[in-house]
Amino acid sequence: MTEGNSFNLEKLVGQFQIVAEFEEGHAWTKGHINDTYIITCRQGGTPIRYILQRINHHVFKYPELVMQNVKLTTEHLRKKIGAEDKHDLTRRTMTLVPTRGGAPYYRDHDGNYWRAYVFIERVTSTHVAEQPSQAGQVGRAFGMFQKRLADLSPEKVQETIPEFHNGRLRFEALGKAAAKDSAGRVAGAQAEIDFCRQHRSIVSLLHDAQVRGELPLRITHNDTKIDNVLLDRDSGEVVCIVDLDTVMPGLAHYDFGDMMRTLTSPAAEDERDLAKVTMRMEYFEELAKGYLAEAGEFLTQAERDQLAISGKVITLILGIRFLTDHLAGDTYFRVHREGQNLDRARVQFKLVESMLEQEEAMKSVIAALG
Ligand code: GN1
Ligand code: MG
Repeated sequence: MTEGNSFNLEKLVGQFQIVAEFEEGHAWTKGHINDTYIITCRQGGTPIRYILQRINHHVFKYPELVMQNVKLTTEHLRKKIGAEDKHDLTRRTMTLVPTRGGAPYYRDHDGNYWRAYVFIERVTSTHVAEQPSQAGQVGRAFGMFQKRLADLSPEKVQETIPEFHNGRLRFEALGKAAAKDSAGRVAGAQAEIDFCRQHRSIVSLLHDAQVRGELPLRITHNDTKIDNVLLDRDSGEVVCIVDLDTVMPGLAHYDFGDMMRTLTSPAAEDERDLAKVTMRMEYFEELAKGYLAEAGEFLTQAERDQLAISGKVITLILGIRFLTDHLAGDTYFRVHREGQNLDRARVQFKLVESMLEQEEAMKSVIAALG
């Protein structure tokens, strides 16, 4: 998906329960799927900011269900986090701003779905961990996130993108895109397609274990890349976990695996110098330690036993998704330059190789943690 829409942000902001005067709004372009705007208003003479987002309804085919999940999850987390410490609650949790009619989203005349959040101030985010302790902190934060949602009954949470992490279906979609070759890009991506074929058995390891009844469904975040964690600008501490669009029933491993993908490698998701892409063991150790410090309370032994392999599964599945989108002409993930989805896919495959090389050592790390 490429950028290029322009909307009347002032009018849209007017749909929400915001009493402040609209001042300015601009696009924030880092997400791959939704359109995000940072809005500044003035309230009583003081600037106050909001996030306004248009939900991509081609990706999220049931935006009402996404918003039902988001509302449920944000309210649940607010209760849990507030019971521990009320201070700065709208900074440590995401806060939805309802529409004037009290709904969690606004649907415009063209069928677009919009939502507003309180903007969280004095934070930064990053796409790579700069030190092992950061991997530990983020691991702990997502472990806590899963723990806090553990008492939310799974039937209340909708599966907003069915089969999201079903590797077999993702692999089949790649095969179809390659056969169709609609963008004429197959010839330039043969090595990558071959890589996926060679490693195809990896993609279904977790899903199959779940179907066999070895791994329980939990409520998971499903998009635990480091970018989705806001860090305090001054202390660097984790402040808030964002992007709750894909919160749905899933395996704990989907979250742990995506953390392995984004917290252990020093390279950006679309890095062109593949020599930089590697799984750093000291980051993995801290990540595992941090995550298990919280999630260790509820994980079964079978779940623990599969943690070390989750990174290669999730990373390969995402690589397949990037490659499929590249072959289909970039219709799903937003690109900022030609070939970006292919670059993204290559990075994932390089990382899978690095994880495979270090798999035994990673298993030992997990085993040693209990
Ligand atoms: C997408 O939009 P964003 O950046 O939050 C994608 C995730 C991928 C991620 C890779 C709904 O998330 O699955 O892991 O890109 N989200 C969806 O950066 O497909
Ligand atoms: Mg997301």
